[in-house]
Amino acid sequence: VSRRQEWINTAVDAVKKRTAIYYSELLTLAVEIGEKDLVDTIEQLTQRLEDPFLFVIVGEVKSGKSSFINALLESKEEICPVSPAPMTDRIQQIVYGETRREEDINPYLKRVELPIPVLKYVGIVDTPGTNTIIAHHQEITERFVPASDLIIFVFEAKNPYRQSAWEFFDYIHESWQRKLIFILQQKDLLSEADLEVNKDGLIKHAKEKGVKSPVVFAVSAREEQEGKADISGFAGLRTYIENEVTGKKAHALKLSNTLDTGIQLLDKMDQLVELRYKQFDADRAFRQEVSQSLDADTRLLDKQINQLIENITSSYNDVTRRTEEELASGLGLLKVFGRTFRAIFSSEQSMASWLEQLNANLQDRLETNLRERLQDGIFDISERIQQMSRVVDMKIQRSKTILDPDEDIFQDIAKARIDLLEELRGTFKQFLQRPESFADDSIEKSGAKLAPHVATGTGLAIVGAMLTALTHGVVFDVTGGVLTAVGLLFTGISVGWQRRKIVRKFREEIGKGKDRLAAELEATLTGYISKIRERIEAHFKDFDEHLDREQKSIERLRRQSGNQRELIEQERKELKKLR
Ligand SMILES: Nc1nc2c(ncn2[C@@H]2O[C@H](COP(=O)(O)OP(=O)(O)O)[C@@H](O)[C@H]2O)c(=O)[nH]1
Ligand SMILES: [Mg+2]
Repeated sequence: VSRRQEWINTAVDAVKKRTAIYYSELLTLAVEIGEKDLVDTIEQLTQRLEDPFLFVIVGEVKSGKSSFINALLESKEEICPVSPAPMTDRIQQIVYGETRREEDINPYLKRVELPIPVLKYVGIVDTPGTNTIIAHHQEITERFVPASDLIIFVFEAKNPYRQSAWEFFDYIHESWQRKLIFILQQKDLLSEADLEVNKDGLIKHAKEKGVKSPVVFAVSAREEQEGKADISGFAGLRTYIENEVTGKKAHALKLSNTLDTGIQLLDKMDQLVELRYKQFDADRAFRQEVSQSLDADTRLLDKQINQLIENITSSYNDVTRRTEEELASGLGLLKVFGRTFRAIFSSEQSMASWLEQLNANLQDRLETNLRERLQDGIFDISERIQQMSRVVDMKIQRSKTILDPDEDIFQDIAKARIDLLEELRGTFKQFLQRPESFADDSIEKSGAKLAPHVATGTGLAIVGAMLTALTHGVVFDVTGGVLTAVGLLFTGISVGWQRRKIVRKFREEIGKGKDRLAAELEATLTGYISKIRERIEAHFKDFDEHLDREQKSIERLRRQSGNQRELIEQERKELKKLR
């Protein structure tokens, strides 16, 4: 691993820098989504992006691991202490540092920082020996093996069958499929022939253990450090490492993996955003259902109002036609019998009282007939309004929760949503119970007295009484006006009046009254209903705002994720060109 080697190709390095930026964007997304595992994974991967390569060296005590490291890194200084007696009694993590510094991480692990440039690119984990650290396998495995770029098994060239080394091999090979090589160290102590035999033996053994094509290098740290580079065996090893592990190609491969992982992370995050969308979609559907159900009820109510008006006006017609007939026939008699009529009534005073009686009868009939008719129609309308309110209540109570507020994912949103719904449920229940929710201000303002049960009734129960008060108000207002006008007409009649003219005037007043009756009933009833509907809809103000915000947030999240995906895909293509 030459220091002169261009470790990181500038182009690849640029990709790496950009990849770091993509990952910081992924992290922002993951933090917003709130899934902890995802955040951790992205943080670790970002870290790894900046980390140097990591080699983990394992093998028995005195197999020559420390000497191997010193030779491999071409350091003039001794990076790892070498001794005939086992020197390394604990795991050493050797990393780059501005000055030499040692730190005990725990009883089994020491961190050594050395100002040796090559360590900027390769971090080394030197282990004491598989025969002494069995108890601490876990430390090495969990801390370093998953993050390692290369695991180097060092054997004494004389004996590559040491049991503890192979036990450790078994231990890590099963669960962590890392790149690994085998080193036969101290080859200077063996003849070429013996070395070949042991090399073949090692390859065979490794294959039996499930390594498809074992990579074995025979080296001598001693020869390398004595300057015998041509025979030390390190040249071939370095070439291999450069090509397969640390070189431009390997570096690009590693980055490409990181980018692939980025896409997978985006897939995962998109799924979570989709979950939030599903919740939004369900909420929006629920909200639309409420509106649609209100619309449907409003249409039905319109029909019912029309029906009521039709009934009332036809009843009004019947009653007034009868009076008109009486008026016409009474006046007819007057015409036919002339004086006789006058004799019948004996004076104009008597005619006036006859007309007065006629008007009084009209009033009686209108009151009884219209009241009856009103009562039927109001009953239906009142039922429908109550039904309309209850359906909304039912829909609110039944709205579906997809984003679980007890889970990490979008927890703030899920909680805010639940709070909003609870609030809506609570206030709507109260709304249904409060009489003022269904009261009409105009009734109080006009000072008209409500029937006694209205004052004590609660919520929905007062709808019927409200409608009664409102419609009766209209009917008596209008009929009162008609009766006054007819009364005035009657008082103005003198004996000389034409019968036809009187009946026409009467009919005119009656017609005006009928139009007013229809118009005012309609205005009053639709006015009341739209007021109730507005009050119902007003409860959804916060929820509607929430839906608006959700739509915007989800669109933004999708856009951000889509942008990142596009950038990463593009980078993958760039990287393919470099490889
Ligand atoms: N002949 C020979 N001896 C070596 C070589 N490498 C290491 N040794 C010796 O083997 C012993 C153990 O070496 P060391 O690197 O400390 O082994 P470790 O315990 O595996 O780290 C020391 O006495 C070294 O001098 C080598 O290539 N040739
Ligand atoms: Mg050692």
